Amino acid sequence: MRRTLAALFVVFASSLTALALESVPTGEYHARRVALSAQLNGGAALIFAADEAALDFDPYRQDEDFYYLTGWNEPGAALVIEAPAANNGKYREILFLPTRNLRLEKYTGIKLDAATPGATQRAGVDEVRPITELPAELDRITVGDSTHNLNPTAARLYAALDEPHTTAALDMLSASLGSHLPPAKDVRPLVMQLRMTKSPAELALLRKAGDASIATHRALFQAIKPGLSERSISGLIDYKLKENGCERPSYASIVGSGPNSTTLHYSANSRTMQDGDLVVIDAAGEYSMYASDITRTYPVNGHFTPRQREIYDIVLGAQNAARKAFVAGKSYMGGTLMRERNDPHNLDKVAFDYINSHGKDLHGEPLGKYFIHGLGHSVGIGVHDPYDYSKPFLPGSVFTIEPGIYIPEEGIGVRIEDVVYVDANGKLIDFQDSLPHTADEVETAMKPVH
Ligand SMILES: [Mn+2]
Repeated sequence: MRRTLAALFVVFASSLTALALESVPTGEYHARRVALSAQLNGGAALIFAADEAALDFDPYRQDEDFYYLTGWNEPGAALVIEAPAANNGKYREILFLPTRNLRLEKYTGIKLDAATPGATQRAGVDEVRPITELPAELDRITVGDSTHNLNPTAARLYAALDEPHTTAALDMLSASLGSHLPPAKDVRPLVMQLRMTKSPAELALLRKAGDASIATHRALFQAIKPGLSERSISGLIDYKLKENGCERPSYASIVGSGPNSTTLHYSANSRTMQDGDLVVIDAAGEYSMYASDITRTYPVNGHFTPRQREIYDIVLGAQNAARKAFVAGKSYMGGTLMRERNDPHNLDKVAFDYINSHGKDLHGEPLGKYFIHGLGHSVGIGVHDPYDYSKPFLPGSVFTIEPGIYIPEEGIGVRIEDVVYVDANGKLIDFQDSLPHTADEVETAMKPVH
């Protein structure tokens, strides 16, 4: 029987490959796991793959930390990493895979399991075992702790505690292991420390996500017209992203025209765009699990009014001020709560000050109060990638710079957002260099091509 299944797997292997995501080198996943093991205080980490979405129209998306550590894109798996101190002085890693369910595979396609020939090599993990053996392994790890009385005050088990499937799995395990299973500590902050710095291979995937998203915005320059619905633009975004190799948009596309341009996360996309409107389009794709995040603000009829252009120029000026102020190893995102902190390295404050000292609203008031969100966020596997914002940006940091001004009274909302990274020399590089930034560039790109 097993032999038959293996043969079947070989037959269908090509269809699996066709769906495969582009990956960083396999050795890089291994190096990440080893790096995580050094943060475990001599203990072990347990991370579960995301559950398969059942009876749901969303395609599967792997748990981000699990993907970061394995590149494994299938549900039902678990990863155990043991620091050398937890395993007789020897680093250990085990990928636990669910047993294949042939009935379910009729719906969800062929999967790999621990019995599949070459499973270890394909997974790139030192050991691959059936997930039915996970309780016994955890028993060994945690019982070993109390028996040998190693490091009794340090938590020995780290797990991803914020996921419903993880807490359920831990409950099940503690039910089967009884008091042997100690309360786990959260592994996510430890993985975050690794994810904060992107490798060259990750930067290459982030650039591909950016390129696909640039191609998408380029199509929008020519498509936006008065009388067209926001939703048809949102559909075009989906199409162009996927045409350019993305699995999906990296977040729900925002197409906010006229009054909707002042709603930050507007996503109903149900209005018909009118002559004279601005439309804020915050849309980008995910390429092999890596996100892009781009916003451009377009005049629906192809021409900014003088007032729209004035606000546009101030937002762009704020973005440029933040770029100019950037110093690797010093600059950070203070967020909206630290706008009072007078520090040239607080990029949020730099952008806020620029907006607040340029232009006025209809009542002669400065515009700072209309910049109502933070200046930016880290980007990686997550579009809001985990980052310790108390830390400055270093080589390998990837983040957005996205100032905005939203004046409901005037029906004017402008946001300009680019993803940038810090190169090895500490220089800020814009993934969207080739996409129009200035009002003139936007108008030129929107000119009908005959
Ligand atoms: Mn963003």
